[in-house]
Amino acid sequence: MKTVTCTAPVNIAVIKYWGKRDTSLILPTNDSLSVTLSQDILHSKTTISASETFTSDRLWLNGKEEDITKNKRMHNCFRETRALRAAFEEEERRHGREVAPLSTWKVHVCSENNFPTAAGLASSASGLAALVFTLAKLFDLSTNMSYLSRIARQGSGSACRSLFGGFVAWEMGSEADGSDSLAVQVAPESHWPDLQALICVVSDAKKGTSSTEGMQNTVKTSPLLQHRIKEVVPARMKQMKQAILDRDFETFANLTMQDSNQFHAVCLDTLPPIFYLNDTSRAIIKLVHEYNNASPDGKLRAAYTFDAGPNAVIYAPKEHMKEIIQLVAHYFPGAADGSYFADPYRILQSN
Ligand code: 2P0
Repeated sequence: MKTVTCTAPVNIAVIKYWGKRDTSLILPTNDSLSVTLSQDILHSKTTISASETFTSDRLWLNGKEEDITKNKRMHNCFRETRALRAAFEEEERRHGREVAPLSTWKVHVCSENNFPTAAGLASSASGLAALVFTLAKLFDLSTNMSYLSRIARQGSGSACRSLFGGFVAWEMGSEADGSDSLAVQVAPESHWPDLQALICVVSDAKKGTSSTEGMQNTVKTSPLLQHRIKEVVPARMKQMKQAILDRDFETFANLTMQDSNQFHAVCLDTLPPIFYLNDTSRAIIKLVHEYNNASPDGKLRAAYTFDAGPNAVIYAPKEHMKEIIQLVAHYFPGAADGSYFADPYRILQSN
């Protein structure tokens, strides 16, 4: 028996992924870019044991066993990492070295999030990244993150970005086999320590439309998505990378808010429309714009972004974060649905 434990962080996109050109290989319709959040407060922790006595692959999620017999995405990750392990074992034996036949053993996976599931934060990115990274460690595979990101991508698209800390691009690639659809680090977490993120939990209810299902309805029905893919995202990716390299909060903030808004516009352009924002989300958008308009030196002080749900993430330079937390707490004091506002998270490295 061999056991390994690893953690992987959550990432929040500032240029959003929404739409697949290949649903089984999980190949996106556009590039995306995200910021990895500190693992101190938000991470998935995964322990995997492999044993010749296990009779099937099994998964326990937050302490409860899940039926994974029909979970194609997990099996993709098992299949890909086992194939690499089998090649490694063959190579070792060819050199006359002894190696445990781990590629033929079944695994037991225990995964838990250290953030409350009630926070309503997407856990698939950190969860699937943790799964693939832990399998790689268990099987003594290379931990070249871009290489592993192609496997994590097949577990959940956004998971490929959680293999890196800092600022991470998922390049959509153009190959039909997905070999060039992978994550690359734009800048490490140490590059911009002044940037902080505040996660505002507006609702802990499970979202009505899953990302996987919602985005394919958008691909099928939204003319605005075609404009976004062809005209908007390629230019924004270039501008966003440069803004990060220059630590240019003004450009970073404008692009982040615009891209969040266009993502939600594309959801509204889907037939039937997908509504992820609620009244509280919209009030937070208004608050951030008012706060920026009131900036004494005219510079932006905060930027919001929303994923496939009503919860806000507010990025801001450290000097403004205290005031932002006070403002948010003043205007949205623990609503009846159990809202709360978390502390800012320093952006740290993965693994
Ligand atoms: C993102 N989201 O870039 C975007 C923004 C939600 C909104 O990636 O089907 O859970 O597993 O590839 O990765 C959510 O989609 O979807 C997502 P699958 P995933 O972060």
